[in-house]
Amino acid sequence: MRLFAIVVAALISVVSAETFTVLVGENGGLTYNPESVVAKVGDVVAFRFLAKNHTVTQSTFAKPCEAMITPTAGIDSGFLPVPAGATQFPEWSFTIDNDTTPFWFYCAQAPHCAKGMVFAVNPTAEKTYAAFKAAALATTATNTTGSGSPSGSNPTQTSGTTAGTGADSSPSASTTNGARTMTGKTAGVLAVVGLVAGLVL
Ligand SMILES: *[C@@H]1O[C@H](CO)[C@@H](O)[C@H](O)[C@H]1NC(C)=O
Ligand SMILES: *[C@@H]1O[C@H](CO)[C@@H](O)[C@H](O)[C@H]1NC(C)=O
Ligand SMILES: *[C@@H]1O[C@H](CO)[C@@H](O)[C@H](O)[C@H]1NC(C)=O
Ligand SMILES: [Cu+2]
Repeated sequence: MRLFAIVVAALISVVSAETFTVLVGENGGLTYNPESVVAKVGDVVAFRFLAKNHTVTQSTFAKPCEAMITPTAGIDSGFLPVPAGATQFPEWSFTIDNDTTPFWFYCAQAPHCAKGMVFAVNPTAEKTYAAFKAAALATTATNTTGSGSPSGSNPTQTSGTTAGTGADSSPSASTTNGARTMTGKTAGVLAVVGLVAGLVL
């Protein structure tokens, strides 16, 4: 019993930062639920892919439906397809490492972004989620295929594991907005989170 308490305490300290769980493609929709989160440094944003074949791909406020390439390549879950009737769901997550500036994401599966499948971390009063989504909806749905650029940024990921692709492949961008502040979450810690969740739920 005492050992159990110690283990629990240790696990709680490991996961003391907040973890946001975002459902991707819930009920077959082109949605992230919630659509945005307000996260602080150390928090984890974990995506659970429930259906279809979506991505979580970092973009920019200015170009919601195009993968971020400057100042550094954005992070990208890659396509995580979910077979019909699946009982296990792929997860992918990242940690807010360094600052709480906004981060913008979309689904690279055409034409999902043009239909409004976008997500934001820490939108602001000036750069709102609503404005970001409106810009996504305003993109031409016929021209979304070239925007995802998943090539070269897709890790081999398996169900339940998490890896921020490309997060370590570029030097820290000290330029301009310091946009590169997220890295991939290690599979190990996420596995612990999953274990705890499994025990608690
Ligand atoms: C998921 O979508 C991508 C991009 O359209 C495609 O290349 C891939 O084959 C799809 N995967 C499955 C299992 O449908
Ligand atoms: C179509 O997408 C490509 C690649 O993102 C982009 O360079 C081009 O400007 C887009 N064209 C239009 C008309 O939006
Ligand atoms: C924050 O980012 C800068 C530049 O990328 C880096 O030099 C610094 O080590 C980071 N700080 C932390 C606490 O990760
Ligand atoms: Cu999608």
